[in-house]
Amino acid sequence: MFGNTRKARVGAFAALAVSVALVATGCAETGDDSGSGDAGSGDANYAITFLPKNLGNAYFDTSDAGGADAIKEFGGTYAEVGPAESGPDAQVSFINTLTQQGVGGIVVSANDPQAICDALNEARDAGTKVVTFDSDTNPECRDLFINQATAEGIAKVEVDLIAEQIGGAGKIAILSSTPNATNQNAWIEIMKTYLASDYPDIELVDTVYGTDDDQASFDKTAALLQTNPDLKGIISPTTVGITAAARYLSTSEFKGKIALTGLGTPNQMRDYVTDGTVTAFALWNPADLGYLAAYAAKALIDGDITGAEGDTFDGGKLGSFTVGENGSVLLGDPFTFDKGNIGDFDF
Ligand code: RAM
Repeated sequence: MFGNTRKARVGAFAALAVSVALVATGCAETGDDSGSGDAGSGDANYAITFLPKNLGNAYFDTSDAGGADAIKEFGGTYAEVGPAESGPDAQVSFINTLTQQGVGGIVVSANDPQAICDALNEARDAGTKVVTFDSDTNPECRDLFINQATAEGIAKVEVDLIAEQIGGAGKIAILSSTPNATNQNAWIEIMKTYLASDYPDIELVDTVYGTDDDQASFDKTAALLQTNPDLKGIISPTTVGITAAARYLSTSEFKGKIALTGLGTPNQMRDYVTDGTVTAFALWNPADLGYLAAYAAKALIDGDITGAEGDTFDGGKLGSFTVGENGSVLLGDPFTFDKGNIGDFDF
């Protein structure tokens, strides 16, 4: 489907290995400095605001910096706003403000598939284009979803990694983000099915939620190990969760004994891979994800696409992309990091 653009995307991931500039968390703007309203060339309103699940998460710092790069390339105005904590409707007030400001596009990772829908649809009624990325809403609340990798691919890589690390048998638990997160919940459902079909000797005994909060995730890890003394491994499909769990394990008696894998950023996981707490984990390129989401917003704002299946748009340095089923666009495949390659990445 993306045959001729595949090379460009892989190339961009490799280039990222050289350097990624992280921007400070908070409200940042680049490009045209007119704030909200019309920006960029001609009449197009390229004021595009990123709204992550919450601020203070290195993953979103990187994804949104990718968005800022893209917006700078096409001469728009980048901004980032977001809640401190990832509650289901914590993003509503931010969306309402952006609607009042008349931004051209909102790029949002949803904490809940439905809770922000009314606010997003009001924004759309007022002319704002809505792109979800990373974690989707229900499809009727946005124009496009930029998906990092297929949910099947993400679930499979994590289950295969834990299976390999615990020798294919034993009790495992999942440390997730928030209970309502669209992305984690979709991955967990598929993990359960895949475990049942391919790893009958692995038993998923518990799923707990660290709410993408570092301390809460750390505490949930401690509680999991106390409640399940015969646990062999933990999958944490969140960069916040896996980092907190690794920190807990690294100074505990469980270091090197309890397997930990999931989705993490190389910079946050580097020390734990080096010290033997973690063997391997996965992710995609968050900067590319944000970059592509920004270009998707541009294509919608320009009226080049409506988000219909088969629409094709320009993804800047990543090449051209085609909208698939349910208005979703696929970035690529998940990638596995281990001690052999983690040194090649800086994000
Ligand atoms: C956390 C967030 C995000 C997820 C990554 C893997 O940063 O929950 O939504 O995609 O982990």
